[in-house]
Amino acid sequence: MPAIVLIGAQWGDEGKGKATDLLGSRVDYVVKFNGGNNAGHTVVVGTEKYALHLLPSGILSPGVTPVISNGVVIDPEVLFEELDALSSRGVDVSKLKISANAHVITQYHRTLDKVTERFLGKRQIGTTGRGIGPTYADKINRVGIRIQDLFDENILRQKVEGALEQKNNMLVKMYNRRAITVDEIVTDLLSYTERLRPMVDDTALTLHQALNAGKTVLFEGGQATMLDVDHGTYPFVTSSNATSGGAVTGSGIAPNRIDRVIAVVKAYTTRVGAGPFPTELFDDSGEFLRANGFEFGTTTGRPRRCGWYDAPIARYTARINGVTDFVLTKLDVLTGLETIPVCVAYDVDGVRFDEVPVNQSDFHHAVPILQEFPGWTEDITGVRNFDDLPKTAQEYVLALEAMSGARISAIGVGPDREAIVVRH
Ligand code: 2SA
Ligand code: GDP
Ligand code: MG
Repeated sequence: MPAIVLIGAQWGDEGKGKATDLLGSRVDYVVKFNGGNNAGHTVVVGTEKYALHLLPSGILSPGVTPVISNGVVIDPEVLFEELDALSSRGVDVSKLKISANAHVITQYHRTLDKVTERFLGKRQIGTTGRGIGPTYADKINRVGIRIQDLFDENILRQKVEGALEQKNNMLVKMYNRRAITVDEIVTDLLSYTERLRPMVDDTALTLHQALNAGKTVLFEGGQATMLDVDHGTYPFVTSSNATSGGAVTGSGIAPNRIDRVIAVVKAYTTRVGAGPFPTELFDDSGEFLRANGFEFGTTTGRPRRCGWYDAPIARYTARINGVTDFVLTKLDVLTGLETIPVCVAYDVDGVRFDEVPVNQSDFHHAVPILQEFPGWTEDITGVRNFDDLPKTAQEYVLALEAMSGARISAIGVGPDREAIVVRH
């Protein structure tokens, strides 16, 4: 399969990093197409644990060419920190290619992200504070700085001047902050130019040529469907397209070249940050999932909100992304529960909704209609064949598959690279 898109089905942290790493040995290119260092992917290789933020998870697989394409926002300081950290652990990072059209996160974007959140008070989004939203806002507003601008000081200076005009007004008058000077930004950005030079590329052309040559390209989504700026729980979303369409606009590869869309879905649901979450648990069951699943942010360390599996969300994801396969992760975390509730539909002020309501207020009021499935007590982390799972675990997986609109092709049974059951 030459072009595969892999995305998150829920609100992120489904285990996309591990799924990408798993496919790593069979692909030639892994492309990060959206978001920036707000992402947090944990990959466990033997006794080594890697936390990746800006870099695609495929960077851990020898032989893979990692690509950061045009849809990504890049904080150069973070980029080099992450590259150096991986190099010092013996990972070959020399093949990384970065799009000349990717946008750059600067100090003023980080500052604005943090002060805006504080200013919002109760209406906070709960962003990661990495400057993601303000950088995408500048891109859409046509005052962004792109990687290619770092190679022409005159152009860079003009663009930074343009971008800072409105921002300094805001920083000083609204947020009582000091003005940021053009010089400090330009000096900082130019300090990365020489290190960036060998990595910068026309990645859309490189990927097009790779596909023509029969290479396999994996597009790795950051965040997830319900955090997509168009299809997620707006405004409680990230500022990019985390759905399969984002792989197209965010890389310059045409939609008819995509062969497979894999959605990674957790056997329950988590969310970090604010916003609606119908199956959220506030009792001991929520604590059970958080503790057993170690549900804390990879980037910020924030405790994740936890709840049961939500089948309407899985169906929505299948529809919006054109999912061909699901990878169901963290089934092992449910071990020990007597019964496992699953949300099959919602009750919104007395009306049954079988699908995710389009109206934001309805989704905020949605109360899950739950169906209970029997649990299991056996340790499943060593299981590698579907038939060796406890009968009730098999039934749980098959029930989710029937409700979710696409085949479950693989099942995660532990954090390790090998802890996976592939269904043939
Ligand atoms: P932002 O910073 O502008 O993208 O925040 C907007 C919303 O998007 C959510 N968001 C995430 N949700 C889950 N995981 C993410 N990555 C890290 C991880 C998060 C962490 O893998 O654990 O470490 O806290 C991620 N990135 C953004 C965010 O919570 C806001 O709701
Ligand atoms: P991502 O953002 O989608 O890449 O996910 P994260 O890495 O932020 O969070 C997923 C967490 O679950 C990581 O700590 C993984 O090591 C872990 N993980 C992935 N798959 C499994 C699984 O099947 N079982 C268990 N117990 N942990 C898993
Ligand atoms: Mg994550």
